[in-house]
Amino acid sequence: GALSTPHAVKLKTYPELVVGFAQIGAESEWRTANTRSIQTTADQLGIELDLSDAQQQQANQINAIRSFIAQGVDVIGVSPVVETGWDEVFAEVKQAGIPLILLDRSANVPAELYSVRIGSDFVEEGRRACGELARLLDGQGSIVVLEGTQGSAPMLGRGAGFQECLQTYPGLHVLASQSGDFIRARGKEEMAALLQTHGNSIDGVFAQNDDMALGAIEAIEEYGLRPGIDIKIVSIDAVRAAFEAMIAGKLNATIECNPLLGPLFFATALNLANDLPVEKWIKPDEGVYRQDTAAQELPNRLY
Ligand code: GYE
Repeated sequence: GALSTPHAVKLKTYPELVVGFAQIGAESEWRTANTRSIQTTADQLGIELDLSDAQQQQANQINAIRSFIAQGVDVIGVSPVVETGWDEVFAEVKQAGIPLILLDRSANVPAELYSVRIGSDFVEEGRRACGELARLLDGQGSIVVLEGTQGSAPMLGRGAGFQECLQTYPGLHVLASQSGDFIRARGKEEMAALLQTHGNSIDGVFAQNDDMALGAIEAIEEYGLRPGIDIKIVSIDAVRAAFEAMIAGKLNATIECNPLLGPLFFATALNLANDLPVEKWIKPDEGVYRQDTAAQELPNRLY
């Protein structure tokens, strides 16, 4: 066949690949689904995967990347917990001649320091969240924002897109923003504090992920208001629990952010290992989900 002709290049196959991935941690349902997608895809394809969990610490991610370099893996992947502070270690990866994939979150580095980013358009997600809240509130009202991990690409991008879109709605304004770190319990805590301070003047919540929205729902109920009715809530990710909350009438809308990136990650890794061309930014297609279709959509959800 073609592969055995004398001048043909022998391409690597999946079972020959050794890949290191420096994951952030397990802060949310999104992250758990993302890790599962990476692990199960590697198993299915017979790829040797070294998966490290940084427990939200950038220093741990940097150490993991250095150990992947020392092992001489074929491709390195990382989801940078925050946007800055990567130049040095990424330059070391480049120096070692190992392709680098930014999976999910982006980093604020010169484009030549990584091969590809595979992940969502966070700015667009923020715009969509603002559009949904504007619709739910008829362009009129006071909003509180539950932000994700400070300095992370989704926190910055979603915040920027939300702010940008808000300019077109003079009747909407942000009362306060608090960081809940993308964690459900922290979302509840911060929402409880916001209710103590701003009480009945809150008309809407923009939670930068579903987990924090689910925490906020609990806080709002404990405060004695009806989430989804007295206070409109829009979040991002579209995990199963968000659909359940929409069906219960407690969450109003969720903007999809797809964590099932395993197949794209390894297909891209294989191309890079074989010196084949890849796009610089690979974006998954994503939608917006509301209460009216939640029950019908739930059985189709894969995370
Ligand atoms: O929205 C959040 C997770 O980086 C897009 O991280 C991801 C975000 C996701 O913790 O739930």
